[in-house]
Amino acid sequence: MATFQPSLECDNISNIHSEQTDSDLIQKADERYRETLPNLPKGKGWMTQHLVQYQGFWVNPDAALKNLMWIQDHFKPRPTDIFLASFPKSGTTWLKALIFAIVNRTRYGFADHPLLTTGPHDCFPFLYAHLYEKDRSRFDLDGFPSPRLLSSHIPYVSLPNSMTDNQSYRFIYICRDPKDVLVSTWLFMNKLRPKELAPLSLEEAFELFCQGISPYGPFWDHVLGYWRASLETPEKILFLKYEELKKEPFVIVKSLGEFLGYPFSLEEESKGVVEEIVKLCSFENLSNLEVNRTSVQKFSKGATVDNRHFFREGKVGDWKNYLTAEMVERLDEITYHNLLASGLLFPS
Ligand code: PAP
Repeated sequence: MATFQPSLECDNISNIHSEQTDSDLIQKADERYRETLPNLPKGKGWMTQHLVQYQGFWVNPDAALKNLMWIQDHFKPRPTDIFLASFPKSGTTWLKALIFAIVNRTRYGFADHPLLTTGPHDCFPFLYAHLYEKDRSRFDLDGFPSPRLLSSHIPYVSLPNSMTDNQSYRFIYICRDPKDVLVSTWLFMNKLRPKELAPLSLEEAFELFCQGISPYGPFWDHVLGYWRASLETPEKILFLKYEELKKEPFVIVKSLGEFLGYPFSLEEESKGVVEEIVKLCSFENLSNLEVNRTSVQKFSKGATVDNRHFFREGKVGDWKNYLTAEMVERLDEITYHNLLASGLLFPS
């Protein structure tokens, strides 16, 4: 079985940008960023002091906005790309592990699988602008093997046409009950909030979330963007719910295989390959692995997050331990009104 070395597994696709072109691109991207930033509305931040509203959604004004603009202007998708899109804290880590295991199942054995020693976010990276990175090899999208597995929290409306027009790319979108998303986001972001900023109280986080002011919020607009697109092009966008994945992981793993062009054969099914993948990627398994308990995940622009923060409870309905009856009523009402006409329901 093959050995997994994330930064070395390249396609021999040479980097299309020369150093000179890179610096021109950086300069151009920086100019657009500097011109745009002062004109954007500001809101209170969760992990940073402020968020800014760009194309209707709230983002971190530094790395997230710069990356987003670079992707809009310069990202070149490949026809074989597989994109995982999500609102933060909706099940990204879990789905990264599942998709990676499905797509690479003939390359690696389950006894020495890369996911046993490499965090899901390293196996399935975020769509970053490598131009801004010191360690370019880790973020060099042009050097990634095909099919590239790339994830992002970018709202559908902000994706460049190059990503939405072509019918060959596949998108998987995962969403989750906003009550669990709120609690998971609040706990996660308070852990990463700089010490200089006072912790965000649950009441404050709740109010901001209801107003749509949270990273990549409003939650409902984010979900609806991908929901509508999935109705228009179901062959291109598979829309999943965390709660359904919890309830029927085997069914969903099989349909993911089908959708991505990696269907499970009858022989694989009878050998229990689907069950092995579900077990490998389960919360119980991943959260107890050394790599996910002790290692640090490197993100864009030198940011690091302890891997363990991506594994908290992994349950449906943990909001019951945090939200008051009034909060639940208000959030459910907002969700109901926002999604009423769409046919999308939480929970299913
Ligand atoms: P991200 O947007 O920062 O990448 P994301 O992975 O989407 O985060 O969400 C993290 C949530 O998924 C956590 O939920 P919780 O806070 O309610 O517990 C995390 O525990 C949960 N999670 C991570 N891995 C799994 C898994 N294998 N199975 C189920 N849930 C998981």
